[in-house]
Amino acid sequence: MHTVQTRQADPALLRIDGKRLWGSLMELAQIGATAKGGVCRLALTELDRQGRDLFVRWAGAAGCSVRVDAIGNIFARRAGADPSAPVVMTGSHLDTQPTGGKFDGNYGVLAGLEVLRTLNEAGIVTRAPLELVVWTNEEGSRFVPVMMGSGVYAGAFSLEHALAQKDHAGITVAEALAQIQYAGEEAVIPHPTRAYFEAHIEQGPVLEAAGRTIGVVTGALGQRWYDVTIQGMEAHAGPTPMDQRRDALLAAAGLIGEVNAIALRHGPHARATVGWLDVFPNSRNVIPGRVTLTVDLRAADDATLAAMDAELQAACTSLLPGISATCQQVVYFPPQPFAPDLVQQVEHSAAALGYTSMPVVSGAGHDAVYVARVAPAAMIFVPCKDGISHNEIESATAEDVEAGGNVLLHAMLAAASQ
Ligand code: HGY
Ligand code: MN
Ligand code: MN
Repeated sequence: MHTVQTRQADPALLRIDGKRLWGSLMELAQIGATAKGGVCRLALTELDRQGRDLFVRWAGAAGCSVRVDAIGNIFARRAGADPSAPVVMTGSHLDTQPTGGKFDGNYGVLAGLEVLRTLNEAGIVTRAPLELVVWTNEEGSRFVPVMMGSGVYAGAFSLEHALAQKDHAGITVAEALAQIQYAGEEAVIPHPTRAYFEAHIEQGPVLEAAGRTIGVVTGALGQRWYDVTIQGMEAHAGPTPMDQRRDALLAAAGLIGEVNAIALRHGPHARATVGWLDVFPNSRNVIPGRVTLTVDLRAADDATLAAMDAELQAACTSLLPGISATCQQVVYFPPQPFAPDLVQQVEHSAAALGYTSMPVVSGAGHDAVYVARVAPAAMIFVPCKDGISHNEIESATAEDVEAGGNVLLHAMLAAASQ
């Protein structure tokens, strides 16, 4: 008990309970667990509902009041000494990729919960209220746009636009939200926020290669996402001479090569990916008449991203004779720098706790990217094994998970006491 007393005497000595955080991560990972040790919990599915319900139970048990807004964002609020003070916020997402892991998004939510549990145990009431948020559909896998809940919250696109989006089965976001009973009453309006911190695994190889524990995230790459439709004509694979075909899949193969070449032409921080592809009629002895595919472009500066966009659009106008294509942009956000004073706070908290750290730019998008439009925001990265994520083998160490949680605790305490 002496330790607890000492911790109560000096918040600087406060530490999260790493075992409890790890245990919660492993318990949550059971919801949507896959045979290979990953998690498949797609946005607004029954499994997402189960994950959300577990979070709401845990947040309630931690003494939070819980609200849900009209796009399904969940806000768990811990009262502060000054209820009128702008909140200090943290959070992330519970939805995963189809081949997701235990940590992407889930770590940020549960690290935030562990901060609240730790403060409860220490009997510490911060001046500012604290808020822990679960943002809806961060992954953009089932429904586009990506980072949907935080995007509506930040005004990047309208609630109506988001609610009308359909998955490949034609189900709208509005229908899916109602189905899992997370279509909240609350309007999706940003409220006064002193600081937003998000803990996340890096999802790349930089921290592990450098042997650093904490990533002080200075910002995130800009992104443009597209839906591309390539139109040829179905015909018989046998009688149709090679020079009389309008083969949409052959045209798609050329475009996929060019998408990769666009990123290679634009230097070390440019990224380009074709992640989804559908062939029609997808029959082995029919020349494909139509191919739909997705393109994901990313860059560290907006001018490069615009140049990549122009090259992609140009490539789509000149595929093959007899082939036409449409290239519709469905996501755009510029590179997002984070708030310098909060970035400095993360670096300072890591140093005060004795953790090694280094500045990093996030190649992944995160809810913090949109929240940064309406509040000062920063992120805390921890390494993941071999830099692998969006893969069922995604892994992190208990030590690093705990370290990130301690940096989150102290960064939030610093912001909440100001
Ligand atoms: O695509 C991303 O960067 C994130 O995982 N939604
Ligand atoms: Mn994520
Ligand atoms: Mn992700």
